Amino acid sequence: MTGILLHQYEGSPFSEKVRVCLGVKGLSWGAVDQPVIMPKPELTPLTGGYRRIPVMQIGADIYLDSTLIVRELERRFRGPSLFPYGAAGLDQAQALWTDKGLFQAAVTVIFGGLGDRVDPAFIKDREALSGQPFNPAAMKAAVPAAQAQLKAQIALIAEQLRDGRAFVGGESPGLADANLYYNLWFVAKAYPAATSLYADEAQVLAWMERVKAIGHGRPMRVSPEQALATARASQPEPAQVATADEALAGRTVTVSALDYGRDAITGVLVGSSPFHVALRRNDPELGDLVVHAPRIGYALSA
Ligand SMILES: N[C@@H](CCC(=O)N[C@@H](CS)C(=O)NCC(=O)O)C(=O)O
Repeated sequence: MTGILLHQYEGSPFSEKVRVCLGVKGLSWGAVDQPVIMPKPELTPLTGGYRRIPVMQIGADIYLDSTLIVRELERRFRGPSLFPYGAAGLDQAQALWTDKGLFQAAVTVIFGGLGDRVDPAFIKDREALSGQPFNPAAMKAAVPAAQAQLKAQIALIAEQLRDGRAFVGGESPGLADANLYYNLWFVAKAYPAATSLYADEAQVLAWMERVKAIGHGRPMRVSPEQALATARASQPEPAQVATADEALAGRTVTVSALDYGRDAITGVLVGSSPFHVALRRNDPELGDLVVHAPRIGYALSA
């Protein structure tokens, strides 16, 4: 038993990144479906307010953000590495491209293309999430530039694959593939018309098929109630604060995302590393929980 519970939903691109990594490592896991829009009453008690998807739960330990989730999968579980070519630093840094510039181009192409076919409730929710008005006309106007950006970035994937390698790093798949793949998967799923942008990139299309064939490991359905019961019945694992953070150890701190979905999480700093911070919180229904958040892209304040 891996004990992995992934709070996700089927159409979530960042969840697809993690699902591919679960596939690469051949892990079994519990898929806990959460709503696509707020409220998320069976998620936020675990996270302390963080609403984004995906979130990984292992017992009473809660991991925010796909970047930290995949890092934790690699730390905990054997099996094929997510960094098969010894480039863990660069492969993780790649998310600063794929989760930002590439993702933004994909989002604009998708939602600008869908225009007024987007559900008004979804629009309202994502306006609250981003703190920005979701203006379909402005999105539509931005589509040609975003298409050009998407195409030019996909050309880099094509260039990487040009020597006939199976995956972007070589013959074995890893995080680098998942980071790129989920963006094209999102385009194909949410706005298939835009796949014409890369229809002539045969090597990219063949690579996408290979990544798809990896699958998602062995998922089984777990209800949100079961996930909450698991948290209630579990104790967080012991954590350790890094020397550099000693001054904050045992103090109440807050963490929030720097980009969007900035809901602050408050807790006692019980763990840290150069890559993450861990906050202990007590939920009246669930007991003690430790929420782990990445450093990159998140602000920590005392
Ligand atoms: N940096 C975050 C981004 C997560 C993100 O934007 N997730 C989207 C869904 S794929 C989201 O949470 N949207 C709002 C929601 O689902 O409530 C990560 O890598 O996990």
